[in-house]
Amino acid sequence: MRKLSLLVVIMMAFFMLVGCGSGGEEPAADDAAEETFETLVVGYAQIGAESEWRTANTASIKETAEELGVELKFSDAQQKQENQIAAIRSYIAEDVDVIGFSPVVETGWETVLQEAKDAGIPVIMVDRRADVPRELYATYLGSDFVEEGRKAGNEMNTLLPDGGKIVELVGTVGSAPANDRYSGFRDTLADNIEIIDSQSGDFTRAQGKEVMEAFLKNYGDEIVGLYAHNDDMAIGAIQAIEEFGLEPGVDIKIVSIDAVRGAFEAMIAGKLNVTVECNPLLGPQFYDLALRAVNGEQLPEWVPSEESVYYPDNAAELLPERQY
Ligand code: GZL
Repeated sequence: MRKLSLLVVIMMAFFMLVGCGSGGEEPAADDAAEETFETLVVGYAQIGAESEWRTANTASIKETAEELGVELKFSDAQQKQENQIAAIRSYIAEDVDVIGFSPVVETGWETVLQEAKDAGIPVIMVDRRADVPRELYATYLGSDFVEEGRKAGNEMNTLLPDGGKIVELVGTVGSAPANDRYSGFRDTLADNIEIIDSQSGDFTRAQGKEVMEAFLKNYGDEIVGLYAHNDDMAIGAIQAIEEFGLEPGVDIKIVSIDAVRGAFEAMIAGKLNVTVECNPLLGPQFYDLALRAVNGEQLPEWVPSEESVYYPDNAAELLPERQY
């Protein structure tokens, strides 16, 4: 009996070893093939189509996906946070590889980004930043809006060396660019320049014009300067200033941000004095970061974009080469 038991034990051990060595098991998880652009599936929750800048930003995200062979699922939230959150949830349900989004405002994102984290989907904030814990996003790709505001303040000082009263068109209330351009501008503005009114035009031409009409009704030719958080609101304000009977760029000095083609055309016409660049062409950097995140690379907290300042004197020469 003892010999039989011993034989059974030896045979069991033999089959167990053969079974383990039978090959054919899946490679260990960390041997899984790396993603490539051609296999990458991206969900992108865009803010809307509120400005020339946004149109150029969307074109960059879509055209770059096409060029790289990335499968892009894209949504336009019409500047409504609830639509962006719903889009992110739909991408989680579809189990995309990575989610990109430009948060319309800074707050209200923690719950949905936690859901993405729990689903193991990396999130990249593009253009605007959300106020969330570091562990809820892979990286933030976007401009230094405070620096853009600081540059605008310095330019206003140069345009109004003797000081005076100015008004301000603020971007979308609660958005990172509006908050930071507001504070950056005040960091550098000279003491002899007084901001007598500041209202939001929500980054659109129509609302920029509407608010400027109200400013002109209330203050008239007391106003010697306008700081607009984006070119679209500045272009709307230029129409209001002309309809009021004053000369934009002459009676009222205008400093704006974005550097879209419409701003170059306004500078060529002598109606805008300065535009501070905010680069919307973020597609190539975004997909590079997306692939690195999906393949497990730890990314820096912030990848800033390079930007410049543009003036009327060479606007006509530069306009043909402007990509947005
Ligand atoms: C800035 C971007 C802003 C632009 C506006 O990065 O979020 O939103 O300045 C756009 O033109 O609407």
